[in-house]
Amino acid sequence: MTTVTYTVPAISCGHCTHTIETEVGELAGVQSVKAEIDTKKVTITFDAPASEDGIKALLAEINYPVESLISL
Ligand SMILES: [Cu+2]
Repeated sequence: MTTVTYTVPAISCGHCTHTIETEVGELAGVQSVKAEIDTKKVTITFDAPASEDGIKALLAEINYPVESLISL
Protein backbone atom coordinates (compact mmCIF):
# COMPACT_ATOMS: atom_id res chain seq x y z
CA MET A 1 0.00 0.00 0.00
CA THR A 2 1.28 3.45 -0.95
CA THR A 3 0.09 6.83 0.31
CA VAL A 4 0.91 9.98 -1.65
CA THR A 5 -0.01 13.61 -1.07
CA TYR A 6 -0.20 16.00 -3.99
CA THR A 7 -0.74 19.73 -4.30
CA VAL A 8 -3.62 20.44 -6.69
CA PRO A 9 -3.97 24.24 -7.05
CA ALA A 10 -7.25 24.03 -9.01
CA ILE A 11 -9.18 22.95 -5.90
CA SER A 12 -11.43 25.87 -4.94
CA CYS A 13 -14.63 24.52 -3.40
CA GLY A 14 -16.51 21.51 -2.14
CA HIS A 15 -17.54 20.60 -5.64
CA CYS A 16 -13.88 20.21 -6.58
CA THR A 17 -13.10 17.98 -3.61
CA HIS A 18 -16.20 15.90 -4.28
CA THR A 19 -15.30 15.43 -7.95
CA ILE A 20 -11.73 14.43 -7.13
CA GLU A 21 -12.73 12.03 -4.36
CA THR A 22 -15.37 10.40 -6.57
CA GLU A 23 -13.34 10.11 -9.77
CA VAL A 24 -10.07 9.00 -8.19
CA GLY A 25 -11.96 6.75 -5.80
CA GLU A 26 -13.36 4.81 -8.74
CA LEU A 27 -9.89 3.81 -9.98
CA ALA A 28 -9.20 0.14 -9.38
CA GLY A 29 -6.73 -0.25 -6.53
CA VAL A 30 -7.45 3.09 -4.85
CA GLN A 31 -8.31 2.56 -1.19
CA SER A 32 -8.97 6.12 -0.05
CA VAL A 33 -8.93 9.69 -1.33
CA LYS A 34 -9.09 12.85 0.76
CA ALA A 35 -9.13 16.26 -0.94
CA GLU A 36 -8.89 19.44 1.15
CA ILE A 37 -10.07 22.91 0.12
CA ASP A 38 -7.93 24.95 2.55
CA THR A 39 -4.60 23.33 1.78
CA LYS A 40 -5.37 22.28 -1.83
CA LYS A 41 -3.88 18.90 -1.01
CA VAL A 42 -5.05 15.49 -2.11
CA THR A 43 -3.99 12.40 -0.17
CA ILE A 44 -4.45 9.06 -1.87
CA THR A 45 -3.80 5.56 -0.60
CA PHE A 46 -3.57 2.89 -3.26
CA ASP A 47 -2.30 -0.49 -4.33
CA ALA A 48 -1.80 -2.11 -7.74
CA PRO A 49 -3.27 -1.90 -10.32
CA ALA A 50 -3.44 1.82 -9.47
CA SER A 51 -0.22 3.76 -10.00
CA GLU A 52 1.05 7.28 -9.46
CA ASP A 53 1.19 7.81 -13.22
CA GLY A 54 -2.37 6.62 -13.64
CA ILE A 55 -3.66 8.79 -10.81
CA LYS A 56 -1.87 11.89 -12.10
CA ALA A 57 -3.15 11.24 -15.63
CA LEU A 58 -6.72 10.98 -14.36
CA LEU A 59 -6.42 14.19 -12.31
CA ALA A 60 -5.09 16.03 -15.37
CA GLU A 61 -7.92 14.62 -17.48
CA ILE A 62 -10.60 15.96 -15.11
CA ASN A 63 -8.87 19.37 -14.99
CA TYR A 64 -7.23 19.06 -11.59
CA PRO A 65 -3.58 18.68 -12.58
CA VAL A 66 -1.03 17.84 -9.92
CA GLU A 67 1.46 20.63 -9.25
CA SER A 68 3.79 18.76 -6.94
CA LEU A 69 4.29 15.66 -4.86
CA ILE A 70 4.43 16.55 -1.17
CA SER A 71 5.08 13.20 0.38
CA LEU A 72 5.41 9.60 -0.55
CU1 LIG B 1 -14.76 23.79 -6.97
